Amino acid sequence: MRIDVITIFPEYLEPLNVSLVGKARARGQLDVHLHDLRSWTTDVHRTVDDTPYGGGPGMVMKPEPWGAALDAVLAQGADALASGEGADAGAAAGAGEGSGDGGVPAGEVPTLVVPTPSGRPFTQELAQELAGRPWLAFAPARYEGIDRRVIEEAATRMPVVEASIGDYVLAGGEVAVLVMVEAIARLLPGVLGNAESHRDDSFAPGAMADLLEGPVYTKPAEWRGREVPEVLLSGHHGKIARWRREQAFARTLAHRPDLVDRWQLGAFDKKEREALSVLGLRWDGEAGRFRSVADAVEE
Ligand code: JF8
Repeated sequence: MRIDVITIFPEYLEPLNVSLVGKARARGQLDVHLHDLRSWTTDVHRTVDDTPYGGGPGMVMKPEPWGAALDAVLAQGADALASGEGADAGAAAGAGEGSGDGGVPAGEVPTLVVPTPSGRPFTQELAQELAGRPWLAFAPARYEGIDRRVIEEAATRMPVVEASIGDYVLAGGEVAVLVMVEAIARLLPGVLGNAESHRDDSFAPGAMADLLEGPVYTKPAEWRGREVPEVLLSGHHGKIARWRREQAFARTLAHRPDLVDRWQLGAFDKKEREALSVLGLRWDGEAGRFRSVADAVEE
């Protein structure tokens, strides 16, 4: 996969050199190109912002530098293709998974990802969808955001996804790019080792979706007077699996009751329904969801 990032703070993206994403790049599984937006300004002050039409607080990012930057990134990706350029040396050695060399197929355009608090939620599902694309371009803004016409014009030339990493307000989109790139990179073929595979991810689609993970423990078996739950030392794999699932139920109920609302009765066997009952959760056939005994009392 190829990733381009256009930003006024390329140094903010330094973490992409480290850890999982850094290793994926070194192995040639990910081809990241950082671009300084100011290199597409034409004035002596390298201006990227101006006052908002209609008034109001703050500044808005000017369209011209973004337009020129996106033109250049599109052309560069096409050039990289024409010259058969891969990620870099070492790509061949690391490319055990096939299409992991960062090359962009002919006629390809990037999917433009624009972080914004008003975007669609960046979920595991969206991470999966984006991980399936060969080329992503990220446009993290600063100030009050980018002139709307940039997004509209870009959408006539490439798919555009405006996405938000959560319901809080950041000072700019760079950290959101770090979050999104890490979530996407770990889904690429060969990036995660077996030891850290994603089969049990809380939000992975499939059997274990909508369930938070429970607590984990390692050696020593006693630490500062605190013991690891006995069942985990029992070697009884059936009991361990059931205990972990019950811990996951309790954790999900405590921290994410909205996920409990998505649970369906058929997903739980008799013993699990009993465990849910102990947590105060009863199936409400009328409502088609689990309800807390405590909530029922309120009504
Ligand atoms: C920004 C540009 C964001 N979940 C989120 N909270 N805040 C942002 C965000 C993104 C871009 C800019 N301020 C100026 C905040 C995302 N994604």
